[in-house]
Amino acid sequence: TNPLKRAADKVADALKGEPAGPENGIPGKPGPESPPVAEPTEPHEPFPPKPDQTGPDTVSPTDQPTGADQARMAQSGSYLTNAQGTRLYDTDHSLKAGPRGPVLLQDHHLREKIMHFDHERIPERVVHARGAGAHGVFRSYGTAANVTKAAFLAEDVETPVFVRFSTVLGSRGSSDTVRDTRGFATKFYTSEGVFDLVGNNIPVFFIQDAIKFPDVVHAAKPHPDREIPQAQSAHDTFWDFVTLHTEATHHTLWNMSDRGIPRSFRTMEGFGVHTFRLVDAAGGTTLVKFHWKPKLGVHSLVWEEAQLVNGMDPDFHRRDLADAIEAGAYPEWEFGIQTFPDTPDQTFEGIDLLDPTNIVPEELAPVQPIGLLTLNRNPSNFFAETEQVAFHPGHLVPGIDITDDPLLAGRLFSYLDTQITRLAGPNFAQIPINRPQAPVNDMLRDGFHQTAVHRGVAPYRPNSLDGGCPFTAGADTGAYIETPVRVPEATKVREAPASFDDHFSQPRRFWLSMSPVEREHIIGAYSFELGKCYEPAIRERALQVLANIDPELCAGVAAGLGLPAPEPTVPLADVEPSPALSQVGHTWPTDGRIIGIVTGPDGDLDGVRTVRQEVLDGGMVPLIVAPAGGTLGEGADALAVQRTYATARSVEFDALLVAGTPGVGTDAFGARDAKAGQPGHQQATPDPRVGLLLAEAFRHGKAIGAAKGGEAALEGAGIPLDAPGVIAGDTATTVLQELVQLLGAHRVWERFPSAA
Ligand code: HDD
Repeated sequence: TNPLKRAADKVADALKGEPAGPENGIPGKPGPESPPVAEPTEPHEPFPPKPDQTGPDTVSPTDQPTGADQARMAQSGSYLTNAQGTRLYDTDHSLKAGPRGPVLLQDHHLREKIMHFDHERIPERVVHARGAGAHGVFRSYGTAANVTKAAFLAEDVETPVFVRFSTVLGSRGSSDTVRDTRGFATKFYTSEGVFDLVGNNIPVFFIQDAIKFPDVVHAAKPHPDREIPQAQSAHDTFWDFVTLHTEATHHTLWNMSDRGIPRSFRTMEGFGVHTFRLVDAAGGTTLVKFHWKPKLGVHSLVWEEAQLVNGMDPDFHRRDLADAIEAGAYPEWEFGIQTFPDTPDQTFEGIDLLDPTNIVPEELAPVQPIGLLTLNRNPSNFFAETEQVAFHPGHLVPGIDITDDPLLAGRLFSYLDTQITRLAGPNFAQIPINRPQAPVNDMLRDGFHQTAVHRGVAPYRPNSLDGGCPFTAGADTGAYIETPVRVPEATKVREAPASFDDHFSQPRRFWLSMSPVEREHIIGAYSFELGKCYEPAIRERALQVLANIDPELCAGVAAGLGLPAPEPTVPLADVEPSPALSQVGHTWPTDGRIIGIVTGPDGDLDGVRTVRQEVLDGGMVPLIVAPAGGTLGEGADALAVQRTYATARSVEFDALLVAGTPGVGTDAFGARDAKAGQPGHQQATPDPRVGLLLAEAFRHGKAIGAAKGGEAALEGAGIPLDAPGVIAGDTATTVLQELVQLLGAHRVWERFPSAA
């Protein structure tokens, strides 16, 4: 009857029933029929190929292992044991010479337990240390099959994936909603080996050559003396670097825009950044840029929300991702490509495709959808999966190749190298989350953390002792063959091409593509960050950079800093805006959006009951906010309260609906009212926390509705009932319908001052 014992018996049964052997899906173990592997002493002909040559097991957690695999990969048995499997009777007391006597050195359990604990931490990633991951599936539409022979991009192929989202600058324990770039790294476990797309939510990068990566990261990380600030770019060394290296201007402008503070990982775009080269079955090549388009649309926080969330819930993005998946609201992105002819100069419409500080506007090269990514399973162990996953832009499959982007070249070295320190040795591809789901026979042997029991005697080629195995493949048997592109005849130099010198026309296009409210946010962000810089020279240099993008931007930030706005030192670029870059003016599905229903014991409980169900039916999440926890109403119809006035904060909600008179919980001075929450109890002064909730939501451009007397609470919070995005109605149901319309635009943009 003991559930642990039952689980243990189940595993034992599975183990018993499962004859080992590759033919039974347990690769790497000799089956009962396999011939014994003899050490060859004398050469003899012919050498039969050996069936057990496969290297590390091809099992990663995305396989949903069962039976023997499950037992091997995790803990088994219901008794506590030491690491050697010996059962223990006590793990709370050290072995002592009497209860009050000294602890004995002979206590192996004590030493083993403490030894292991002492080494539980591994170095965090040198960048992108904080992240959250999820498993999923990628289904290809087949629309890229004319430009690439990659098997996973053929029609209707399903490929397991693992995605890790991250911030760049902060430590593992920092906050989610800081202003920063977000990583968007995807591991495709394809039938032809692993393909990693290690991208960001911003389509351009700070630098054009990887040799500057240590410099930009040193500048952006906390100051070396006091190690502050954490997870921020709002400090002198960052702005010193990005104003001296003006190639960083475009990426920095994206960071200062709303893209730097996403609402959720689920509402971020993703970009491969570099130009890649696709290869079709006939050897034809096409240059491409990769895009991820979120089904829920691109949506960001406003800066005050981001700051509040850092205190309220530092795990905001991580929680949102895990909750959505657990609730079955699987996040989805469409995978897309922009394609460009593979011309010798590798430019498109005058844009250098090898310069990673450039985008190609979607209006010039539309993003063509080629597949759908669905994240549908949370990791079962953060360390094993999210922490130990190792991405690498050099993990490519046939049909996808690199270009000569000098930033990409350095990455091809860095990601392999960094794992040696982070995952402590060269065998990280054997860690379950990193294992390919294609057969591996790599001749790589030994080293720290070797877990494969390789067989055969000849891990070299050619050999005669292992029957010549492993064999090399050819183009017709799926070999990865580097595209034979011509390299220009040249002289060795440490130089960038002249086309890399234009640092302002692309940022100017971004600025001109923004709506007034997005521009207002950008000016606010620069004013905040530069306002945190102590060195006057850095602030002045930053204004000069902004002047070279646009005078309005420069003047706005200069006013915020109390400095004169300089004149541009370069002619302002004559560029067309790209409307696709703006987040304003589109409408999106409202799935998974959170509606706070503010009420109290004397509120409109019938209305709340109905509207709650309507929110659920619409695929959104209703959270009832009341003065105290527990339930509202009586009997079977009682409504559970999800948030109290003490635990609710505006940042959590996408819209608020006040249904009836909200209850009161404190007196005018914020002291608790002893009778608060009791039916029939009225207090003249509205609860200040409801006022704060409504006022913040109003300030952050959220849709707000009131029905059946809820209007008084809005007025109490100073919210005019005729303001944009404020809905007053007779019933909660009619108000909800209008709120949902507003939610499709993400925010009530008219409420921001720039719209006035
Ligand atoms: Fe990088 C991690 C994205 C340039 C060196 N990078 C890392 C991650 C992402 C990116 C998403 C986190 C992967 C994960 O979740 O484990 N990095 C980018 C993008 C870049 C870029 C989109 C430019 C287009 N990176 C870049 C350069 C270098 C690195 C130029 C070094 C020369 N990046 C690393 C690294 C990391 C890393 C040090 C840290 C941990 C890791 O690789 O596995 O090697």
